[in-house]
Amino acid sequence: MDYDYKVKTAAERAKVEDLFEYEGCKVGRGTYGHVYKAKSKASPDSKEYALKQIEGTGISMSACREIALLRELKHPNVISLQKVFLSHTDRKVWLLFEFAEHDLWHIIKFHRSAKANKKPVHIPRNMVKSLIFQILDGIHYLHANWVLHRDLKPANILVMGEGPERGRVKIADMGFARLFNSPLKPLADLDPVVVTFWYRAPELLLGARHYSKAIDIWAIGCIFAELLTSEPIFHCRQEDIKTSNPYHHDQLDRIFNVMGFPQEKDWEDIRKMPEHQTLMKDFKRSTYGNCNLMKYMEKHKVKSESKAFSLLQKLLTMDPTKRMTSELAMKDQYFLEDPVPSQDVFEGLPIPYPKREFISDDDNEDKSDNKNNANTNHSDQPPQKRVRVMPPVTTSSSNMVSGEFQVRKHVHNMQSGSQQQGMNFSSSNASQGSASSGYSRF
Ligand code: 0SQ
Repeated sequence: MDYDYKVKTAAERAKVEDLFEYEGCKVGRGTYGHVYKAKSKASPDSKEYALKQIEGTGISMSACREIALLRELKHPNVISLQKVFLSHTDRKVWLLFEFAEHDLWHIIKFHRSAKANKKPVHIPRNMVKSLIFQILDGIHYLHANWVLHRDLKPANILVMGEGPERGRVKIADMGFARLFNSPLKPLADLDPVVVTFWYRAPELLLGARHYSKAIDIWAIGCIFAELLTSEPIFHCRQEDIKTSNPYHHDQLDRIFNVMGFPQEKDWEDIRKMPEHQTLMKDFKRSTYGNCNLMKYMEKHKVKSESKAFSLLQKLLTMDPTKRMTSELAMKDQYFLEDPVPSQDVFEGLPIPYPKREFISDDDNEDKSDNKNNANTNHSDQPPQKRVRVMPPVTTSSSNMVSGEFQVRKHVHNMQSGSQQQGMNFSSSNASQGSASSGYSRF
C-alpha cells in the first residue's frame, strides 16, 4: 500500500481512547473480552455506552461473525452495534453498544436475595409480562431473519436504565458458548470449568444434532418460569465440562422431576434421538409418575388456570415440533388480558435495582458477591475461565454480508489462550475490503 496513504489514514482514524472515557469503568469480564461503561469525551453529559474490547488480537473469526451479524440487525429489542474501532497499536477490536444498566441475571438475583433475607418481593406480574413480551418480540425478529440465539439465559437479557429507552429489553449474547471451540485442544487439557445447562432444551440434552428456533423458545419458557417464581425452574448442580457429550443425566433428571417423564404419544420422535437408548437405560418412567408442570407451578403460587401458566406450558413443551413459536406466543391471550405489556418494563415506577458495579482491572472478581465458583455457584453467569464447548451445528445457509475490514490471513493462535482461529488486520485499508467466509449463523 502507498506509504503516504497509510500515514494519512492512520492520522485520520478515530481512536477509541481519544473519543471515550472508560478508564476504571470495567463492568464485565468474561471469555468474550472486557466490557466498559463509557462516556463521550466531547459531550460527557450525553448518553452512556458499553465498550466491548474483544478478547485476543486481530479480527478473529468470532469478531468477524459478531460484527457482520450485528451490523445487519435492527430491532428495538436486540442490542445494537453503534461503531467498531480498530486499535492499530495493540491490534485490539472494540465494539461500541448502547449501555444497559440492568440485566435479568442481576434483577433475579436481587429478588432471590430479598427472599433469602426473609423479605420477599416478587417481580411485579406486569413487569414479567412486559419482559417476556419484549423477549419474544426480539426473538421473533431474529428468527424471522434466520438468526438463532442458541444461548438464551438471564445474563443475556439486558434492560435499559433511566433515559429515553427506560425499561426496554435488549437481547444480547456475551458469546461464551461459542467462543472457545478450538478443535485442536483436548478437553482434558483445560482447567475445570462449570457451565449451566438449566436453559437447555431436552432435545439438546438427548443429542440433537442441530440448533433450532424451538431451542430458543424452550429457554424463553425457562426464563418465564424463573421470573414468575424467582427460582431457576430446572436448577441443577453445575458440572465441570469433561466431555463434549451432550447427554447430561442430572439435568434431564431435573427436567423430568418438574415436567414428568415424556410420554411416547406426546413426543413420538423421542425414539429417534441419538441418546434415546442411554435415556431408556438410565431412567424409569415410574420415578416421575407424580411430577408435572402444573404441580410445580402451583407449589410456587402460580395458578394452573392463569393465562401465564397456559402460555408457559406451551413454551415448555417437551416435543420441539409441538413447541409454540415466538409469533404465536406474542398473540397469546396472556398478552391481551389486562394489564397489557408496556414498553417500560418498570412501568414508570422507581427502579429498585442497583446500578452495575465497576470491577477492578487486575482480577476477575466483581466487588459484589458475583463469584463464579464451581459447584457452589448458584448463578448462570458465564464462568470466567476458558473452556471448549461443542454445541451442535446450526443448519442453514451461510449468508455473509460484506464486512468493513479487509481480512488477509488465517492465524491459528492457540498459545495465548485466546484461541483465535482468526484473521489478522489488514494493515492496509481498513474500510474498503470485504469479509466473506465461515459465517454460519444464518
Ligand atoms: O451482544 C453481543 N455483544 N453480541 C451478540 C448479540 C447477538 C444476538 C443477540 C444478535 C444473537 N449475537 N452476538 C454475538 C456474540 C458473539 C459472536 C461471536 C457472534 C454474535
